[in-house]
Amino acid sequence: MSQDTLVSALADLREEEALQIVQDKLATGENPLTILESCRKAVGIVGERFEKSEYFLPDLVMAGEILKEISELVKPKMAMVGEVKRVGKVVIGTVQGDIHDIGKDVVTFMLDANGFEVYDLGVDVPPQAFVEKIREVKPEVVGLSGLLTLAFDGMKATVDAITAAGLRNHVKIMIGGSQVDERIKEYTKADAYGSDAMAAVSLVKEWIGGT
Ligand code: B12
Repeated sequence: MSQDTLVSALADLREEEALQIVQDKLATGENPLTILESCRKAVGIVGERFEKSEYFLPDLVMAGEILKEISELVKPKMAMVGEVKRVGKVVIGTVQGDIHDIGKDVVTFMLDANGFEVYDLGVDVPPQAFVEKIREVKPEVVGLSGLLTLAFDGMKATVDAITAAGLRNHVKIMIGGSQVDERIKEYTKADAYGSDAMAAVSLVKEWIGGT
């Protein structure tokens, strides 16, 4: 019941109310993962409203900002729940040409909370920046996020650049984003795609272990 109030406050972009609900939930010891699940539902509703032209770009930006504020509130509690021996490294970013980062941030957040050391390169990341970061931190896994159709080429270019740099055998590559599927995995030559943040965590655990 109370979970619904967070979903609707966030979906309706009532910022102060949403933040207050989150603070109240955290104060009463609610599991941070339940709060994140409400956020995921709410952002889904925001996306549907945008597609039906009930919301416009500034509304999406607003939703993104509220979500980030909620993340800041929730994150310290996640650290308390599962502190943390780091069991492997993941380099992640939204590929070149694409600036969507809400989903990537959720994935980053969940990987971090599950004990992985995550290097987030941000958005609109050129292939070469992935290559340089891989050389620097030697991750086991690379995550490429992208929501635009255009991003599929950015993902492919990134995988190609990693291959050209001689690093392809050193990393597993996972891709994700609302329109990514098995076909896009084949096209980009990634190792796997994940449909949500928990799928990302499962893939990384499968590849490098972890609790
Ligand atoms: C919010 C949003 C925006 C916000 C982004 C804010 C931000 N900071 O990210 C703003 C307003 C900036 C925006 C801009 C644009 N957007 Co937009 N946007 C959306 C919207 C409504 C929701 C996306 C979202 O955040 N979803 C919620 C998150 C939690 O879900 P998610 O991203 O899918 O992530 C989950 C999974 O996919 C997965 N995942 C994500 N990344 C990864 C990575 C890995 C490795 C793994 C394993 C899993 C994984 O896990 C996540 C958590 O569960 C979508 C609609 C949609 N249905 O996707 C359109 C959408 C993606 N946008 C679209 C468009 C066209 C644009 C613009 C070009 C609009 C414009 N004319 O300017 C620009 C893009 C500019 C650019 N160069 O990138 C189109 C894309 C169409 C297409 N075929 O390419 C969509 C589909 C809307 C539509 N139906 O038209 N947008």
